[in-house]
Amino acid sequence: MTRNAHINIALSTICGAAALSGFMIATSAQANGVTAGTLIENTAVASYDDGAGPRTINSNTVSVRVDELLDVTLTSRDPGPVGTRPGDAVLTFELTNQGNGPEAFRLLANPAVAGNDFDVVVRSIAIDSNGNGVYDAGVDALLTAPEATAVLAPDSVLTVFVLVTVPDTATDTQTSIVDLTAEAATGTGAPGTVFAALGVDGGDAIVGGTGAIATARGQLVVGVASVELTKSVVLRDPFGGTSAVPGTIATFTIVARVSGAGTVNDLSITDAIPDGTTYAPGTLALDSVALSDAADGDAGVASDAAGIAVSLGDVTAAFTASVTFNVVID
Ligand SMILES: [Ca+2]
Ligand SMILES: [Ca+2]
Ligand SMILES: [Ca+2]
Repeated sequence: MTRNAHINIALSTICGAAALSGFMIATSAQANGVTAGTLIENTAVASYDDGAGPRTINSNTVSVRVDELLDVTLTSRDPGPVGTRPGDAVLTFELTNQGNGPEAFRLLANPAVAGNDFDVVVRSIAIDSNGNGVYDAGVDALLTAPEATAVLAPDSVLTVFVLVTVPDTATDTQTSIVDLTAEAATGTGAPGTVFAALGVDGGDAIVGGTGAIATARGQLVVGVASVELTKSVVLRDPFGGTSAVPGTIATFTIVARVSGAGTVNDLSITDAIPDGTTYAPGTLALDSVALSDAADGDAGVASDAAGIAVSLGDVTAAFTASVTFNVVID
């Protein structure tokens, strides 16, 4: 080689610099990283002039197959504690395959969390089959034990529902936490743990920075509304006094109070006309607003034979309503 020869060395790679750096950061979650099984190949080139003209030579090619990282994240999708009554409730979670290979994840729900006011019963774990983010009974698939997701592609996101039953003993304002854990089906462990030949294309599967396991908690808060009725009567006799004599007008007032938290459905107030009295037509009122006696568009209906009824519908605590009507003593 002559004294004036000059040498330039260039690197080329089929994967590019960004992909190569992604491959080298082996301990962080690999969302969007190089897909497991990818071959990263590298050949060096030397070009020079030996006095007889420019020449180029290549090195041998070094080939590296990217191993599979196992990583997962899990978060609660509920905006806050889920309000519920005793009975069925749903907690919503989001699972992401943060690894760089296809992987299934085992799911385990734990309702017995320290500090709970009560523990729920976990009925099922379900997958958001129609992808609308809401649990749809009969549409979204229920997993059978041992619960696990299907094999998820790298970076894919899955909505998971935990279906629970709140016990009848739960009372207003009590809370309960349910922990959901997702773990890679291939295995979990300290970051860097190797599962030889269990990755893509027979490569290794290596536990990533998440440990290939994630836990998220959902919370329930009980809202139990209770209804209280109070009835009172005011008498006005024909002589301007308050005696109960024939011809006395009795004005009944029924106050309904809904307290606690949550909603009561189809709240209805009924009262029979007492024996020895006659309903005074046109006197039924709700919160001092007259209601017609007929069964029509308003909330009330009244007759001497059937008594009075006022339908308040679904009512959310705290709520108060006052129903009044008159009867005349026979
Ligand atoms: Ca895998
Ligand atoms: Ca759904
Ligand atoms: Ca009416």
